[in-house]
Amino acid sequence: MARILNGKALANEIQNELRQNIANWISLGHRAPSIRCILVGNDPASHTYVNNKILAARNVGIDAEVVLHDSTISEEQLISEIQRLNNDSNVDGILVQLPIPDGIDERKVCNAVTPEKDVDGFHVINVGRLCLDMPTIVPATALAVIEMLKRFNIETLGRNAVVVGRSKNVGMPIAMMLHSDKNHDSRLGMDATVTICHRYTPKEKLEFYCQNADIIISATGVPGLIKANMVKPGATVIDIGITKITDANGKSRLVGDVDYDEVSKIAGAITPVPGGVGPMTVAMLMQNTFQAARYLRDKTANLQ
Ligand code: BQF
Repeated sequence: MARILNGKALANEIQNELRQNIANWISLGHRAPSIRCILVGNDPASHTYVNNKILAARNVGIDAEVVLHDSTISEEQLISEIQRLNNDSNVDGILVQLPIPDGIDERKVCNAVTPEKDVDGFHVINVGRLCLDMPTIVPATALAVIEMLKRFNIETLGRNAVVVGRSKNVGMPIAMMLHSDKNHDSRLGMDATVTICHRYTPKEKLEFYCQNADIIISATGVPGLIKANMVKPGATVIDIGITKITDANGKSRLVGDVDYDEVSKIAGAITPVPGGVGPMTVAMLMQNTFQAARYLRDKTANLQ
């Protein structure tokens, strides 16, 4: 049976480390780091996610508030709200919970957040910096996956990694980081051989690439996509999918992209859903917020 990579437990550890580091920082005379989560509309999943983030923030000593807006808000109003937070020196981190309603340009909204407060790492400048291996704010899900591979001692150098799903916020940054070069200036250096599969990858090709992978990372939202026959014995399987289904007993529950019961008999290591990448994503967002707070403070200190 595969080793279960317990993201929930690791996220708790990271939150404990962060709480200590933030307490030390505050004891040096700084105010608490702060984050504002802009939430538009009443999508239940989005409300759950924002709630998870607020609870995690307060747990580690980050000041956190939701900025709630009706789904009828215009793009201009939303952007001016972001600008208000950009200019608020008591705010270190700003995120806009995605997805936002149709009719509002998500790219414009992501680019409206000042890059220094962009704790989601979705601003075009931060994406560009990530692609160039420059210091930046890394999207929390990608950071979660990388941190799990590191802390669970999963070797990546020279290994075959398949990323299933090419979304700009999840699949792309993960694939980008997995092939980062140790010999480059950057501190990262995962040095994997990376294949990106997506909806136009023929099924038999998806199977072929997955069967040759030492690490499979799936982020599609297609339950049961990754089956046991696609997994090389001993491979590491990271499941980022999160889909609410109604099971045979009429009960609703969360499932990932991976056929967990069967794949866990073949894989060497596997992340569960829930309790895998999800809690780690929230923990890494807190790390990003603390990073933004320190960066903003050092910058103002240098100006004085
Ligand atoms: C868990 C997200 C899709 C689209 C937008 C803990 C979260 C999820 C699961 C969470 C996610 C998914 C978030 C668990 C934030 C991860 O126990 O397994 C936490 O809060 N997430 C998001 O903000 O936006 C999304 C998935």
